[in-house]
Amino acid sequence: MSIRPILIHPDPRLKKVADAVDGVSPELKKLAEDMLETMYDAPGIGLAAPQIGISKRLIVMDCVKEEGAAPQPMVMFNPEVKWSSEETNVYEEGCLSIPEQYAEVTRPSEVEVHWTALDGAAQSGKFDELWATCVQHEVDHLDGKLFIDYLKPLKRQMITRKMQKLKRERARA
Ligand code: K2U
Ligand code: ZN
Repeated sequence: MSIRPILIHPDPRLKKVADAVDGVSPELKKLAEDMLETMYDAPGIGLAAPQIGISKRLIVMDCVKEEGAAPQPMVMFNPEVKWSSEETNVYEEGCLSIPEQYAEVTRPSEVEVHWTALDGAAQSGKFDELWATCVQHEVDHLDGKLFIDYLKPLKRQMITRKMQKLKRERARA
């Protein structure tokens, strides 16, 4: 297993529409493992393959927040949101590719998702609460969309400028 570097916005690789996965190969299983390790190390509750520079439709999640509760890692190949509720939720989102920046995003409060699991089986499930927010945030990553794309242009520009400064500082370090 290995922890992979997470791309920081702005980066063209974060804006690409990722390619569908065709079959669950041993390499893809290893990639999913590395993504879970990278996510827990960050720490985060979700991670999409484009965030580590791999343009494939693969996300991992574990939104269990209760201290001491058993982790609930999820691996989803080719996830698709098939249904969304009319009702919406507002959540203060962050992103591992946009560190230390948070903003309120409104999304459907419940979604139904279809995906291919690690064993290659077709799966579907309904998600609400933080899981619903997270899976929509991750599927957006597969379509090159970031949570800041839902913000007003000025706010988005401010955050982008902060990230450009952060990347300049990291490059000098
Ligand atoms: O995709 C990512 O960048 C990981 C995201 C997933 C996420 C963002 C917002 C809301 C739910 C999930 C996070 O950075 S993981 C860290 C985190 C955890 C809870 C709330 C906000 C951010
Ligand atoms: Zn993110």
